[in-house]
Amino acid sequence: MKPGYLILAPEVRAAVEDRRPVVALESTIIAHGMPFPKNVETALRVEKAVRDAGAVPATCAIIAGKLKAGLSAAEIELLGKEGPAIPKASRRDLPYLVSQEKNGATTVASTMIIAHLAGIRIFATGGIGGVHRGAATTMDISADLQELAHTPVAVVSAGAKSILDLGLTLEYLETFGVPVIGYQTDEFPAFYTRRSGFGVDYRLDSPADIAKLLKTKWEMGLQGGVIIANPAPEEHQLDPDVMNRAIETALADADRQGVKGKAITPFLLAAIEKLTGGRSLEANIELVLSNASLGAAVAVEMAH
Ligand code: PSU
Ligand code: MN
Repeated sequence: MKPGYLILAPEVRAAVEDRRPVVALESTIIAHGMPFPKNVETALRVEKAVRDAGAVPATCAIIAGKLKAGLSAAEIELLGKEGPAIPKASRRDLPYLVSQEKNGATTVASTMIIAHLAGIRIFATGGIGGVHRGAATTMDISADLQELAHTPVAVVSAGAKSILDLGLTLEYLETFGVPVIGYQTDEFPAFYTRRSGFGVDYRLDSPADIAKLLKTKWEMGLQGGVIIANPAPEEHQLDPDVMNRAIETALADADRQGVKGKAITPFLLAAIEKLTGGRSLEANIELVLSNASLGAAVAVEMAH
């Protein structure tokens, strides 16, 4: 890439250059995934969790048209305060936002792009986008999945919410050659709940084994990412029946109101939070913290 588009925070640049562990973090979760001020508070706690586990956090976003890896506290505050007024930026949104010098909150897809450009291999988030229910007619498949197919960054997540069609999401990942690794689990987690009924491709029980798999994949020259699925902490997962009811209601509301395209994921997240009386938000925060710690542990192993 031509210089000038990407800005690494000094601490991130130094760590990348010295091959010390770095973990990328996304910002759609800040601007669109959680309400203010919990979103800002969580973003800062997640950075601290990465540091406590021995890595440097690099929260990614587009600020005044610059792709940024590593934000100041003021930039995180801005994303959190302006919330939904900040455009949700996936791969297709980057040329517009950058050329118009606008701000953007990066999704899994665009955070992977920035991480890769910055030389960062590990990225921790809450949940990934996927194949939506009804995709056979809507063709709504998150650009996150294509990014995982092509961009060499490992994404630590608590799986995907069952607002998506998890079976089709896993089929799509198989077709595009993205390994789905369960961390200490044989089952693909469904974000709020540790179980989904769907298996992972392979289970690995230590950050060292995960790092070994990543190194092996990329040393062989295989393109694309890896999904590291880390179930939500046991004590914070939500009751599957409560969750499934909330999801059904939220999906029906979205359908009635004609919500589509990139607005659908934030709409469903907010609706579910209301329907579970805020308990989904607490679970969401805890699982992101847990993913950040695991991401850092894998990054530490990668750096050895
Ligand atoms: N899933 C969640 N929380 C989120 C997202 C997904 O449980 O905040 C966000 C992520 O940034 C993800 C994006 O990359 O939504 C996917 O949006 P879409 O389905 O429009 O690609
Ligand atoms: Mn979509």
